[in-house]
Amino acid sequence: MSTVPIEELHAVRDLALKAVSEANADGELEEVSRTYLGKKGQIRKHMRVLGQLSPEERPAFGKAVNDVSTEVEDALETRRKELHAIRRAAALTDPHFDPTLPGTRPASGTVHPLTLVDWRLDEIFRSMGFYVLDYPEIDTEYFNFEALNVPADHPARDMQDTFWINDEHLLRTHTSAGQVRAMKEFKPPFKAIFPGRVFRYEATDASHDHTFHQVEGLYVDREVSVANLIASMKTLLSEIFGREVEIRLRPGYFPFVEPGFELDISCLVCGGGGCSVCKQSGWVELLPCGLVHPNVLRAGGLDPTAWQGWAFGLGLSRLVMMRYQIDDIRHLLSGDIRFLRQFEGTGLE
Ligand code: FA5
Repeated sequence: MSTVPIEELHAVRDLALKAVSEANADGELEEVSRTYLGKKGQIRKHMRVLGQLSPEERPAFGKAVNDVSTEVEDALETRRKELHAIRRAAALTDPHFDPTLPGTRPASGTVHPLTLVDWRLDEIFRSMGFYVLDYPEIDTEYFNFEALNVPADHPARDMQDTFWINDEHLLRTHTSAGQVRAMKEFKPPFKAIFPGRVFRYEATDASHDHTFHQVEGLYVDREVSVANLIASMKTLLSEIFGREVEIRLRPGYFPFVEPGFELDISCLVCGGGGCSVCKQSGWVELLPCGLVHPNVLRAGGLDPTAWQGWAFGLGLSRLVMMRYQIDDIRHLLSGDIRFLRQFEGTGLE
């Protein structure tokens, strides 16, 4: 008498096919699949019988087990499709289903307002012949202070409270840290902007954050003028705002420029009437600037009797606040998605 359990295998197959045809949900089909085709399933376990068969019997029985597995798999797939079609037909005839309703919109990201304005600035300055450069956020004391005519123990270091990493390295407190890097990198004459994130160890309020963005501008040539500097900054502002905005220029002190200026913009959050952003003054400090100090040119390897330069350090975060009338700088880097959604579809032409 043959030891080949072929009848038993066929009986299991019949049970499996019956269970498939009676399943009325995907979950039930999964269960049938596990029971019969799983590793320890009813069909698979017949494979283990192979070892007890004679070498002549083995191939035919092995094939029979495979055929049954395929037959049950096919039946499962057919039933899955049937159930899907049944569900779909039921949904379409459901009187509550309205195929004219709009579908769910896929979630889409938005460009951060800082990025929008930064892109536009890049465009404006590129069109005026400026390079757009990128310098490190972690820099050395030398480039951030020393090379900018701010030696150790100079009181001007207190103007920018610093996050120190070690005795030599710091988180740059301003994008001016790139000035001497640029002078060493490019042969004059050249014009460049370098936008980026800067860091200061200071208390925050509506117009001050510990992490914010600036855009440095630097122009080195045989002869440069304050008139050209101011004209470039006016172009920048009218391009960003799409109109003339009210500005005022006053003397400003920075050890790396001489003479130095502060360019303020009439506060666009309150219209100049006074608010927490402008500290009730009606004006926002936005664009300090000046002619590059001879010591800085020297640090950049340039002879100050042969070369001149102008530089500005635009408060990009504040410019963005003015552009979009944002009443607290801390919204910008809060990561609050509700804040960012307000800029969906916004562009700067
Ligand atoms: C500087 O950082 C100089 N490096 C600017 C400069 C560059 C002067 C080149 C001359 C030549 P100041 O610390 O004022 O300067 O910062 C420049 C601008 O950054 C400010 O006008 C303001 O708009 C913005 N700013 C300064 N501190 C903060 C802060 N904590 N949060 C947000 N914006 C700030």
